[in-house]
Amino acid sequence: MLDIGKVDYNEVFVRYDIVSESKDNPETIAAKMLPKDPLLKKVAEDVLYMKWKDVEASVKGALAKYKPEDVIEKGLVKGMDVVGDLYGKGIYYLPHVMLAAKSMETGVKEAEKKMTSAMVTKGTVVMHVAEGDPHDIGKNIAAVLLRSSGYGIVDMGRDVPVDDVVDKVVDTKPTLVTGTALMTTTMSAFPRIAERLLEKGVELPFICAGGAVNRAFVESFPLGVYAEKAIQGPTLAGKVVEGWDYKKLRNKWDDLAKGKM
Ligand code: B12
Repeated sequence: MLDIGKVDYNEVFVRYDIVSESKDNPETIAAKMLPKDPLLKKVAEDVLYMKWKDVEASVKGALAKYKPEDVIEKGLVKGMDVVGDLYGKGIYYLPHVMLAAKSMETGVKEAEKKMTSAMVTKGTVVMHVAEGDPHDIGKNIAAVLLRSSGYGIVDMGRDVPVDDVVDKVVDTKPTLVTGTALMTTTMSAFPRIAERLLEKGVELPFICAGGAVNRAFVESFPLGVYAEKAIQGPTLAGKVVEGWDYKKLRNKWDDLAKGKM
């Protein structure tokens, strides 16, 4: 029989998440990852601490000093990076992530108001999030930046079937097509899209992005050009308008990414 007098309750009633909480918590991780500038830090904190009612005001505050693109990339996205880290460590749960995403979307909408929407249409971009994938925050940011740089956007939304993307590209004949995948289970849609486009005789750069993919994966199938950050969208699109094909974009990728061109 179990001798309860000898049981070490510290060994029995230890929740795994309490153990991780004791090593790290939102504040210690935030101290390492958040921007130092107080205005951008407040923006990032409103995402991190899910303050969707405050984020509009803090974005407005940061816009007084920074460009909307910087408020998004150096404030809102940094806050979401910390959320991702906390979720990965089991400190944040799905409801935290959903509320942080709500704050992020509110903040992006506020920053977008400050962007000049170019009247000239330089070209059309078909954008989508991979089949089975609900993560559309990065795609939405990239759409805002491309739109404000003068591109007409055909936004197909998230969880878009492979065939729908191919049909849309065939119908609209855009300047380029983009895909975002944040899940390892969804990224395989990209080579299938590229293959079907080529079968239909359509050759155009296919910009692929999102945490699930990297440059090596994207360059392993034809048409694929990797993008790491939303801010690279207008640069890559600009080169396509100049006549660059996907092979030239890949060859010059390092210079493009470093902002040398
Ligand atoms: C927010 C979030 C959610 C939100 C999404 C809300 C939304 N509307 O997007 C919600 C709560 C819905 C969610 C749900 C789930 N999630 Co989630 N989620 C995240 C989280 C925390 C952040 C993602 C994010 O928005 N990042 C910020 C944006 C800005 O980054 P981004 O999209 O990558 O975009 C950047 C670049 O990639 C680039 N970019 C993106 N697109 C484009 C396009 C162009 C043209 C260009 C140029 C650039 C570009 O620019 C941006 C930066 O500048 C990540 C963790 C992480 N570390 O990423 C997990 C994460 C992606 N989720 C994950 C999982 C598992 C899920 C769930 C399956 C969880 C569950 N058990 O149910 C569900 C999905 C269920 C389903 N199938 O429907 C995993 C995926 C793991 C994997 N390897 O497959 C992650 C990595 C968390 C983890 N560590 O486990 N999630």
